Amino acid sequence: MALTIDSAQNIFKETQLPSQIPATIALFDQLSVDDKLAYLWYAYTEMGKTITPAAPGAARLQLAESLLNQIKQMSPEEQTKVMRDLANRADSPISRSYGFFSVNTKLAFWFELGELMKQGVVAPIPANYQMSEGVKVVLETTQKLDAGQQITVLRNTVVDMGFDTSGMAPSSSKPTAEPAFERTSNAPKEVKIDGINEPAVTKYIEAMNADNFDAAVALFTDDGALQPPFHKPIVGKQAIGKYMREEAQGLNMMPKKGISENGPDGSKQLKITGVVETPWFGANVGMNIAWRFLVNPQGKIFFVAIDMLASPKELLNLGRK
Ligand code: 45D
Repeated sequence: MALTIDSAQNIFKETQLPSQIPATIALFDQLSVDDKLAYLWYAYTEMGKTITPAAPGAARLQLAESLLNQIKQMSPEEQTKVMRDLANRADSPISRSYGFFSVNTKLAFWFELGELMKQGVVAPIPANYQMSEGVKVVLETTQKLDAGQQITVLRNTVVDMGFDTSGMAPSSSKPTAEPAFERTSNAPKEVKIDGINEPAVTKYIEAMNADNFDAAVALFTDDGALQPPFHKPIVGKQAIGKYMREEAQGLNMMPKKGISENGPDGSKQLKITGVVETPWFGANVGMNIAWRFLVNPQGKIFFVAIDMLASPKELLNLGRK
């Protein structure tokens, strides 16, 4: 029987628990636009008391520089309008340009805007702003999440902002290469996963920890797929490679333990849990995640899903119940 992505998505389904992350984002989505901006401001500055992201670096900020310069020239009212347009996904020139940014450039743009807001160069949250009950609820919900989940909520709200440009050709035909992310801490050299002895998996982690995306992609079948957290599967080597170069740079992957089951056709299903660090926060924030691999009889990766775990307890939840 041929492997299908639909059936691959369901491997180890029983170990999947509902995540608080989409639930928190659903609450955020219901807020008014000014409440959204206020929520992000409070969540980000509150988080900043314990963990702060690493500065994005000049090369990455350069990609956002022209927008940031335009915003700096504006009156405070115009600046507020730009932020509202972004949060509303309105169709405006700035909101469109933002829509074409990669995930990391979007984050760098807001990082810098946040700095400019702190310095008073860009309009802060209005002085007369009164925190609504809705914002309080979302903030309280956010406080109950662990740090890895909190930064995922912030990241995903930032990614969703701006005009939806999917399906639109970029205005400039020359694609800008993603600047390299400096690793905040060294990637683990040797990969040892309790209970797992599968070359495709070990080589995958080693390649990712070296930012060697060509080597990682070569481990997949031609019709293979990678499913990031809260995302639909990305299908085919070319699309997977593009995604990895944009979003997987500088990640430190520390798989800890896993289980492997043989399928009737000689394929294998593996579930591995462990911790991943983003270069934005380095070793300060560990994200508890699972990889669910489907490896074909020839030892190639047909499918891998990456899931955020509902709680650290899930690091141990490997088997069937
Ligand atoms: O609106 O095996 C202000 C894959 C004001 C690849 C603000 C992976 C108002 C394969 C506060 C200024 C990648 C899938 C906003 C593995 C306002 C694979 C600013 C997984 C917006 C393992 C807010 C990788 C700011 C994972 C500046 C799980 C917010 C990676 C900044 C996860 C937030 C990475 C930042 C995460 C968040 C990174 C910098 C969750 C970064 C999060």
